Amino acid sequence: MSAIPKAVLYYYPLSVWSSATLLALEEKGYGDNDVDLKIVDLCKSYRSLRLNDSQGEIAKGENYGPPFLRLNAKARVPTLVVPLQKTLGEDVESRYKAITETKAIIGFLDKSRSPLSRTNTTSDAPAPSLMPASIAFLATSKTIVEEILHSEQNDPNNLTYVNARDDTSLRVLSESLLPYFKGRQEALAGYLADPESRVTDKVKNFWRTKKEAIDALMAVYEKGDKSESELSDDDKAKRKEFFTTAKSVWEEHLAKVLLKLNSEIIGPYALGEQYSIADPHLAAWLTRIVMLAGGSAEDNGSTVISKLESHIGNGLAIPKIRAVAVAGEEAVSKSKLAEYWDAMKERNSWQKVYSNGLH
Ligand SMILES: N[C@@H](CCC(=O)N[C@@H](CS)C(=O)NCC(=O)O)C(=O)O
Repeated sequence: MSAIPKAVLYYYPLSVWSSATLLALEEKGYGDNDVDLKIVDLCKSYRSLRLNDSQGEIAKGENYGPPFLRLNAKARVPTLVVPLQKTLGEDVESRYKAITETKAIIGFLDKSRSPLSRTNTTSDAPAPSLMPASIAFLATSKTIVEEILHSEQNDPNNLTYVNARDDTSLRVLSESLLPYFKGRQEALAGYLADPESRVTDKVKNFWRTKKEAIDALMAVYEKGDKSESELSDDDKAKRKEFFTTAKSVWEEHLAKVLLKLNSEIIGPYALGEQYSIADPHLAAWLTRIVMLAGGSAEDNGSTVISKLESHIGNGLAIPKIRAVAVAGEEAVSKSKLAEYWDAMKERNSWQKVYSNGLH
């Protein structure tokens, strides 16, 4: 009998939205052999800084290469490729579909493993439903996941790229991101210059647009080790514009977003006592933001929230509303976000996905 084709998750271990998907796989109790995990090398030189090569199979084509673009025209991870069920019989050529948005992937993973479904699973772990338990909860989940976490303005990668508001932090940021951006820039330049490449104009334009965005950031990072007085007028203007954007993103926009999240979530999880589809999104997003604010995996909720408040500055104070009595100690009041962090940290899924530190 021919083997039943498996779903393949294309991911990158340091990517926020890949991590959300990995959290969901764990929470749903999928076994190690249920889904094939393949790393898409967003950037080789960046990966070699932080990861060792033994983690899974590495797809050398990178996310901008034509083979991956055929799966996901936006060149992003995570991407889940699933066999279509009607073709699962013997001697039938398998057909696949690619699911290219984190929200859809997590929804799919939630539906595809239930206490009743016994197909293609190697795990005995429980299969809890992550669907919100009421229409009201579903609405809150949508607000958190779609309106807040996945809105373009709150893109955790963009927040990463502009996480510097003075010369000292720009120097640190540039040093850490330059290898990553250089690798991506070189990959795109290579694809664009390849005389053998038989891609459409649409793909070429996509590569060009991506490269222009990277070039603009690189122009700032490449001068990141210079003091203001060493810069040309043109470079001074670019740095100034970068700081203006960074200030508006971090101090005005993100401050409001955190206050909104803190009021939307119910606690201890996003939708109350039950872990739901909103949680892998929120846990992965918040973990990245906490990392950007200098938090670490050892910090408790109150510590990471105060680190976030001081990193953002501008008088941000996230309201504390709960007095929680810890065994033998006085009740401490925490914000809902702090309580959320503590609840996430307790979970096996979070401990597994962030076992090498926050990212
Ligand atoms: N809307 C997408 C966003 C995915 C996304 O931003 N992925 C990032 C990594 S976290 C990526 O693949 N970046 C590579 C690129 O855009 O070049 C989703 O929800 O899945």
